[in-house]
Amino acid sequence: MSATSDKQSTLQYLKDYKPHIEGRQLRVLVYGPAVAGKSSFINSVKSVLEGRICTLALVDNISHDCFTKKIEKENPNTFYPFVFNDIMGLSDRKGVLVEDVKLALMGRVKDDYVFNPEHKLSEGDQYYNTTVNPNDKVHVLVCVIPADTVNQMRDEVIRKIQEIRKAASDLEIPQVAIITKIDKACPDIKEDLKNVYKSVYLKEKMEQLSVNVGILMNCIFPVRNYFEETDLNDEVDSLVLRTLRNIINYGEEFMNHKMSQSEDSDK
Ligand SMILES: Nc1nc2c(ncn2[C@@H]2O[C@H](COP(=O)(O)OP(=O)(O)O)[C@@H](O)[C@H]2O)c(=O)[nH]1
Ligand SMILES: [Mg+2]
Repeated sequence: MSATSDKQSTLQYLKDYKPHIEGRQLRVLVYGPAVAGKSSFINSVKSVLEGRICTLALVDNISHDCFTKKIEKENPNTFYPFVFNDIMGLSDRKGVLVEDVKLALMGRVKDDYVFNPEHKLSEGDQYYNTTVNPNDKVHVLVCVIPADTVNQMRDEVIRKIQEIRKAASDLEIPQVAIITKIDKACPDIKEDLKNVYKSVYLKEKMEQLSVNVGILMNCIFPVRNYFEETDLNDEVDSLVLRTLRNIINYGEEFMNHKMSQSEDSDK
């Protein structure tokens, strides 16, 4: 299959995607250090699905400061059945609290909560969700790390990532990583994005990331976000679509697994 028809079929697959379980919504939580490209990735997904570049300001205008980002379909007021949780960055000092991320994984954080690095959300708080419905829970956890800083990840940030991953593993939530800014880290890739699968340099970065955060190589996806251009580009689209398709497939599988577990326990 040619790259373009592959892209078109993945795009169609994602446009047609509906969770197998009626009425369900697939929730993807995106986390990682500040300025890693988390919001840009969500915005790139939106751009590829809509077929035009969306600016970050637009995303924020639509959903205000809501941490759940929805993507509107061609028909107004209909949305894709997957949503993204965009949280503030992890950092060694002022970042989002690990405890709050754990609450988000469990669906305990209300949509309009603004994360506070100094104060952890707790039961009784107005933004604490007391009645969790299956659509509030996270189905895929995505760690975003820029290629150019893989070698400089601070121990404290690595520790936080591992703690969040442990909490997600306890809940059986599937996990992937996205390595962003591959253009910035590698001149060959900047020159031609097709070099992404040939680059020895990028492979080394991905291996290093795999060691740092404990995510397998086949669950690490290289992405170059839309951040400066005004027109879409096939190569950028393909990487974003491939990543999104994998995220959706992992989430769908997990959702069905949870459903069959709860059916078993009902018997
Ligand atoms: N070169 C390059 N820059 C990027 C890429 N993704 C994001 N950026 C830039 O990185 C900065 C931070 O991105 P942002 O999405 O706001 O990061 P966040 O804090 O993780 O949400 C922005 O200035 C973007 O322009 C990428 O793939 N390549
Ligand atoms: Mg952001």
